[in-house]
Amino acid sequence: MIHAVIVHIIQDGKILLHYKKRGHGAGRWNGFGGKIEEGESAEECARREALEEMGAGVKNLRKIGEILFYDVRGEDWLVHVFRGELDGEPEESEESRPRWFPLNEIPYDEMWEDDHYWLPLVIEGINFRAEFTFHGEEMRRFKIEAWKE
Ligand code: S76
Repeated sequence: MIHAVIVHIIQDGKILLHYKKRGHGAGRWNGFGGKIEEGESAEECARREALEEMGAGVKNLRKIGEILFYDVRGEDWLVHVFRGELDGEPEESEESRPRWFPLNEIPYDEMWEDDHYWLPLVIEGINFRAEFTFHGEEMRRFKIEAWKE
């Protein structure tokens, strides 16, 4: 099982996504994030990945969900999902191109298919736990539990 985080930056009616130029999720708009390193907490990982991927910090981080992904290209992932706000200015890097989208213009067609099911919960501030079963890069089935705190 790979342990990872996704952090979504949401503020002022907009979400900051980035277009991954290479690596995991290349060619899609995505939240920030990546694999948790040895000795690192999920929240520390969220801060580090945001900084590495867009050169800015995050504030008001809140854990909002947990997702199990099965068999994404043969790998199983446990992903801690955070939402937060930007602390600094995002910058383009070799790996990633950040861009703000209005919350009613999220490019779901150019994102992982599962985002369509859980990102609205993150935006609404609804806690959730989800499981998505893939085969290769294709989503086969899912289940989601959600609750308001
Ligand atoms: O939002 C997502 N980000 C990823 O890196 C992978 N979904 C996803 N699904 C496999």
